[in-house]
Amino acid sequence: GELSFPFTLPELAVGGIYTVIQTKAKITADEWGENYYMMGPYFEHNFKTQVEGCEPPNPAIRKAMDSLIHNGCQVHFGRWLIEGSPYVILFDIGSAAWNLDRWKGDLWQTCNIGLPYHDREANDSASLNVLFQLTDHLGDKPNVISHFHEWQAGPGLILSRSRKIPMATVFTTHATLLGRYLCAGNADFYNNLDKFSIDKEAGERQIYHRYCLERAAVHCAHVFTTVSQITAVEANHMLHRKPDVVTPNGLNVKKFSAMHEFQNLHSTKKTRIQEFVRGHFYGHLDFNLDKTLFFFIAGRYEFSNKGADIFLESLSRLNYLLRVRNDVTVVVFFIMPAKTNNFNVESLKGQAVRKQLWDTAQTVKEKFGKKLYDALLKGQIPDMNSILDRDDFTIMKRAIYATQRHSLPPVTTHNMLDDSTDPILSNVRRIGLFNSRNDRVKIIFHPEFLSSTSPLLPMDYEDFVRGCHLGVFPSYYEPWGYTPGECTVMGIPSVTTNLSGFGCFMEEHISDPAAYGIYIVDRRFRSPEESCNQLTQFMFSFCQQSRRQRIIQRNRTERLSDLLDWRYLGRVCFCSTRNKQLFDERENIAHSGRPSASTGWGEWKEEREKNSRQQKTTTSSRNIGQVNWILEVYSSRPRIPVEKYRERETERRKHNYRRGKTQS
Ligand code: G6P
Ligand code: 1S3
Repeated sequence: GELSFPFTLPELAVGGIYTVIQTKAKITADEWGENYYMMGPYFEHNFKTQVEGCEPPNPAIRKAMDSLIHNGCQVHFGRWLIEGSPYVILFDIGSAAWNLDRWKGDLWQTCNIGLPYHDREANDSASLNVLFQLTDHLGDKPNVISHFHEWQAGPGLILSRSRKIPMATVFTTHATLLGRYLCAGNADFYNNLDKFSIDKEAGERQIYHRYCLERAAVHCAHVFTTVSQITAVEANHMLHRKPDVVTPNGLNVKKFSAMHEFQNLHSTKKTRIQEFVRGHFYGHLDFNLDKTLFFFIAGRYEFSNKGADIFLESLSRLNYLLRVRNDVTVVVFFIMPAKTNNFNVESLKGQAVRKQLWDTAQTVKEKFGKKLYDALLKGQIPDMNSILDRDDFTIMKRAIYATQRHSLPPVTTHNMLDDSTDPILSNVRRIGLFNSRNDRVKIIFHPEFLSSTSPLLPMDYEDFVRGCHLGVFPSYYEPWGYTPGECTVMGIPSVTTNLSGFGCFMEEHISDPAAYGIYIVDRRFRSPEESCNQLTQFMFSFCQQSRRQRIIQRNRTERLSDLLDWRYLGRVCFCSTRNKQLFDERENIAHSGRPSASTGWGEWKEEREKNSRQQKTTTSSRNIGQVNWILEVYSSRPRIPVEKYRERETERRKHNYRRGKTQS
């Protein structure tokens, strides 16, 4: 009775999709209210710091949880303290470890996928499937839609389908396992998509079982989605199913009431970066900070996938161009976490020296100011030659001597554990960008994510981005790519590529992206050499802009943020339509088809085809109802322009407001 349709929309967040799940929470909770539950693994520290534990509002959930607890699994419930405060149901994987062999056995029985004991992540993912049994305990035939993300959530989906748990399932992949591996291995991926022998490639990389989980989940799901068109094509080849829907990633955009506010923020955050640069380059500060631009690349450290390789090559070319034809200096930050042994002494010393110079300047300024004030009180203009005494000169000279250094400003801020083999450092050595005086491009590799509590560069990522001039993300493998999107909503121009989901999305929606501060490097139809030249040109022409032009460009960039807002992307999908027949087929596969890992997937396919021919009528009507509903949500919404959407939204809110008023 009280379980309304649709009842839950659990989501399982694993890995690098944290931003998607976290930013989407608000709009989803707005839409589904108390019927929306996120699900995932329990980590004590995170629970204590980010979740407010509480009782489930719905007695059916309490009962279902109790039933799991009764079976020896520890399940926790609360509100996640982020925007939208969604409910979370978190499962303590360790508490069910004793049952692991059973889940692994089930997986083997269901689809012949065997998980090796040494793959901890795969084993954890097998245990995590317990969460999805929750719905089995809900009773009263609730309407449930479960949304699974990434292969780690795969066992949950596969086992719930094989157990015929009555829920509609959506599986979203944010990348394919094989695509990521093949690209990182320098394969000419996009020109050979249809030529890879995928089972063999997965086997050779020792990820066969993971790939099988991913593929089985994809094929068992009622609705399969991914985050960009380019990954849809990839998935079709690497997983042999075309996504039914492409759901581009959005962000929670916060608008300022006045345009100049984000510009002011850029200015204040830039000042803080300048301070850091003053310290880092002490003794070598012979470049004009007012004519210095800050570029950066950030993300997980996948050297070639994230395009750090062509970025470095282009920087060496930019260095040459700037030395010949320009007076601009570019300081480039690489924010990519690697194994380190804390900050290095030279970098810490730089900040200490800067602080000392600052203190000296303050001391002298105070004395100078006092003498000047006294003189003015007496109606005199002080003699400037004698206003500073010998002591003042001594402390100033001592401070200046302290700034002498015998080494160049360091390229990296930390002691690297793999210094000699690290790909960024090796390439810096190859191109010779060592921060010498005549280099116009300076490099700072910060191999740790930023934090406002850092003793070196105390800024969080958002503030840092705001203070920079250009984000450079020339990725080769990037299913979506949040980094340039985050720049855009903060009004900071960025470089992306036509191999990234974001780049393609922008290319499709804006007629002249570069004018709006979105530079798209062509990495699809050009050789790496040509892409490097194009990237160099983008950066060089950016350096030639005047301050005024940069300000105007930032305003234009910021105007694109509506396009990336979940308020827009959460509702309107740019997608292909699928028909009910396909879902009938899907229903049959998961209930009677058995993918076989040992013999590849041909057998399953044959069986699947046979099943779909024979068993058109075995589907449960409730599931079809849900599936149709998902279809409607995802595919029937027309693609509407942002302005129109905003108009409609405003109308809807006004209406709700009025209704609320009359009711109260
Ligand atoms: C913002 C501020 C301006 C400042 C400018 C610097 O627009 O509102 O006061 O002059 O940033 O821009 P730049 O691109 O040189 O960092
Ligand atoms: C993936 O994370 P990644 O950096 O490993 O998922 C992200 C969210 O969908 C996506 O933006 C990114 O391109 C993928 O690669």
